[in-house]
Amino acid sequence: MENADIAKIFEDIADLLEIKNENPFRVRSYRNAALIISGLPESLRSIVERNEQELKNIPKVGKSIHEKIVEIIKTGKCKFHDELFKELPPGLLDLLEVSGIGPKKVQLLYDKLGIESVEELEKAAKEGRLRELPHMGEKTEEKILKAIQELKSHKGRFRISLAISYAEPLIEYLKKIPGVTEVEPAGSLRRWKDTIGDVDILVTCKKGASVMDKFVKYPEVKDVLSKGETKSTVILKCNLQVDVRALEGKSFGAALQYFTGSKAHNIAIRDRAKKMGLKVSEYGVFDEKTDKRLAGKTEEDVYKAVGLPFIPPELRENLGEIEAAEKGKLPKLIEIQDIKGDLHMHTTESDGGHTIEEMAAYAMQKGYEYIAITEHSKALGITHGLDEARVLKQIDRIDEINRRLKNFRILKGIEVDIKADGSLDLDADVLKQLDLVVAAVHSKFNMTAEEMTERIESAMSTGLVHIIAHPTARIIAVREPYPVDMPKLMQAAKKYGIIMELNSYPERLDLSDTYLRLAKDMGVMAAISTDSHNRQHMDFIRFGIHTARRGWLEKKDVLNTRPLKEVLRILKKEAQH
Ligand code: DGT
Ligand code: CA
Ligand code: CA
Repeated sequence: MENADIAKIFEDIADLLEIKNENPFRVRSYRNAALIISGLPESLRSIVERNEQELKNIPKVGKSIHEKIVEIIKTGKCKFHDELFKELPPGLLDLLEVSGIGPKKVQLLYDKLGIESVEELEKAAKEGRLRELPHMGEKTEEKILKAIQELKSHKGRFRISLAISYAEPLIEYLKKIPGVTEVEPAGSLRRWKDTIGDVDILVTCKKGASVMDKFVKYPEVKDVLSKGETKSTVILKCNLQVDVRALEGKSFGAALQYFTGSKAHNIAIRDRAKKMGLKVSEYGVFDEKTDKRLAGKTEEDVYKAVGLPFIPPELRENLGEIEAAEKGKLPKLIEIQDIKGDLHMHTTESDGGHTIEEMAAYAMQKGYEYIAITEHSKALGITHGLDEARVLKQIDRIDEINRRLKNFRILKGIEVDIKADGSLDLDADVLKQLDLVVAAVHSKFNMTAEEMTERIESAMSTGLVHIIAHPTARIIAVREPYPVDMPKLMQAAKKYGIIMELNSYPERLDLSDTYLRLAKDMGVMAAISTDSHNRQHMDFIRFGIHTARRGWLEKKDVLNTRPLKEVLRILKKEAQH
């Protein structure tokens, strides 16, 4: 049982309780536990094996959840979960994955129409039976059918953070096999796509066969789909597929280049090579006439042989990177060391797990110069969001803490809710007293693109907002982005000097790579933030950085690569519109 599996059990419990219409705070406590557990740096199993009592150090995870964690680790099961599950048809949870369907609707669909699965929902929508239900019409049926289509296209893909959490221990296991020299992930994982179809791993070793024997015996393997000397494919217990290829060191670079993809990038590289009288394969670069091997040991050699500089994996999508490389115009992509601070996080004052001081201490340990504390505002009651009076109190508290800190600054911020009419959830004169106003949409996602664009634009135009957080509100593989006219929004951002957030929470990665590139092209600055709800979440920054790299972002395109002084200058200037 890895942390991700345990988190999934608590997420299921939260969903089931919600379908049963249980106390929302109870639901929330399971959801919080799931979030926190999936962000823990250490496996719960090793914590429990060392000393159960240490579970108490995990913030916001109460006694009853502690007991369930221990139960799950010791027995592989959770009785409470199993009982809830037995009370309701198992397909009901899948219904929640359909965008726009919440627990209340699931209840309704089940009670009134006996719908228990996505297939049954699809059938009912096609037959026009949903319009019999209150608040549902032909339009809802269309929307649901579209959402089911979207769900099917995600099906079987894993969020990158989840895929990594399963791939990393496997990579460690492979590295320990005698005779293995190198183990490298390839495919979409190395390109840091936001979702992963299957994990591809390359292994160099002395003798292929013994590696494969050990690989298929990895304890997490559920099924072996194929096993050969150079290639094997398995399905892990978590249903993730893994391809392992074993090869000799001398063709490692060529194989890494080939299996990193993307397919579109590889095809374009091969076409280019052909025009040069060359042939590129997973074994190397060859002269087409003489069959002489010209490169293969390293990826740099492979690109050099086709007349190009090294192209970072995140760019390999055939979206202009080969042309840019040819002209010597590849971007100098942002790196994790460029980040000087984090501008979106929550503390125990709203729905976070650590105090302001604890968050600051962790950030200092990471070598940051600054953070911004940005609690939710009062409209988000369930998160214990701040009203005006509490904001003013927090300003004083942070001032007081800052006086004690050296070479580090806590910015006074807020994540203020953008209400349906585009107004902000807190008074202007309070917002003006803050260093940083981050604004975000958290409700009423079902507007048209025009309405949503207008709503956000109107928040941008108040002159009070610095950053728009998670600008599409997508939850990867769960909730589609709300409809919004992004080019128009970027234009408005440019006009009002607004910075757009790249939220590094692995479930969000919002803005996405494509939208980041649009922002860059339109001259809009980004802020890469983590939206941390406990201090370890600050490490999510790596997901943001790699997504930013997929969006071609450079150090200069990102606000929080700047030193504190410059950030303050930019925030003031931008706010004066
Ligand atoms: P995924 O698994 O759907 O997230 O995406 P990838 O990119 O990991 O795709 P996958 O696992 O099918 O293949 C891994 C890499 O192997 C891919 O990025 C490029 C290479 N590859 C696979 N099939 C082909 C092919 O038919 N032609 C070429 N040129 N490359 C291929
Ligand atoms: Ca793959
Ligand atoms: Ca594959």
